[in-house]
Amino acid sequence: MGFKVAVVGATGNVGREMLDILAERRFPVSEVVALASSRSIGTEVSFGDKTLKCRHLDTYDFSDTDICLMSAGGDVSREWSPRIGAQSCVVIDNSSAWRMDPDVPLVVPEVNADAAAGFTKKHIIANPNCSTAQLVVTLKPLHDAAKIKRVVVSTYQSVSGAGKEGMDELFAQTRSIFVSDPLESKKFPKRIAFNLIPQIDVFMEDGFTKEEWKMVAETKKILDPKIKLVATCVRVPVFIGHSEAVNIEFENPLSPDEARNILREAPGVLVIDKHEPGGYITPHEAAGEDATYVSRIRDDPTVENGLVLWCVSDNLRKGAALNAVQIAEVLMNRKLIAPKQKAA
Ligand code: 11C
Repeated sequence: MGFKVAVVGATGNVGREMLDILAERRFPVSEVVALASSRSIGTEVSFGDKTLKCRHLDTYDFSDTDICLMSAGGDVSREWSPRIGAQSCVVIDNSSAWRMDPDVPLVVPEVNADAAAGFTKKHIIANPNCSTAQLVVTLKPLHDAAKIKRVVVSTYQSVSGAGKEGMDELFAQTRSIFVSDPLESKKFPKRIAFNLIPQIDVFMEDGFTKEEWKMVAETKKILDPKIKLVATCVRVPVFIGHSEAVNIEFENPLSPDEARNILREAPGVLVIDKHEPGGYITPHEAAGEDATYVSRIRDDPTVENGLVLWCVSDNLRKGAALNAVQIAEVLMNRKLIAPKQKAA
């Protein structure tokens, strides 16, 4: 049995990771098709030990395709996901276009895999923002144990969250500083090399940025609408891996040791928490890995029933491509979809 899978945006950072992760996890495929916009037609991308040539999204017929992993931005998704879904191909979309649609499940399999069954209305499932995915994977087991009331999170987000152009800008600015060339900032609103920027995405009327709003709205939709959350999202000069400092206030007491033990058993989480220099995980170590790493778990002495922790994850993997492939695995393992083309 194999599924026909299309990857839209196959030449981007996340599209390439989607292809790698499908191959790494041996997702059962009958065929994988790489799709892209006109400027990437013919570009070659790797799928395991094969090379795929990108085909044009505009002329591709989805009627015999089972799953479309889409990472081509909100505008492409708004136009194409309903058309693809109408051909009974399930779209797992990495953009923010559909996340808040009540007829579209927003899924992180370790947290709310059951919600995936709700894909049937539009044949679209949304992948969360990368900074939300690692946060809810960490919060879910703690919420089950002691009921979370309030979360204060500060993020340290890598430039790959802004795509290949973000990575290129950090590289080019770093080089320019070393060779005394003038600096150019196109992708980010201020210099990112040897600096950090307390703005990700656009400003909203209330003074928060859209990235901060997404963390609040998506956590409520995925985990629990009663959780109060406030975020400050910061871009840092790191290529891959988002980090978060998280203060959590619970309804019931939970000691750091209890939290550590709960998180050690939690799906998708690895606890590295030694109270010694280097006894924690940094984004450099999380890059290329699947886990959400949790470190620095300690009491928050400023509130009753409070904990503080540090979590780090590869934003291109758990924050995007891995989560999308895990959703496809949920659809398959729960028999929510079956291949359209039966094996001969
Ligand atoms: C960033 N989190 O780091 C963003 C990228 O809504 O999927 C992903 C934006 C999104 O810039």
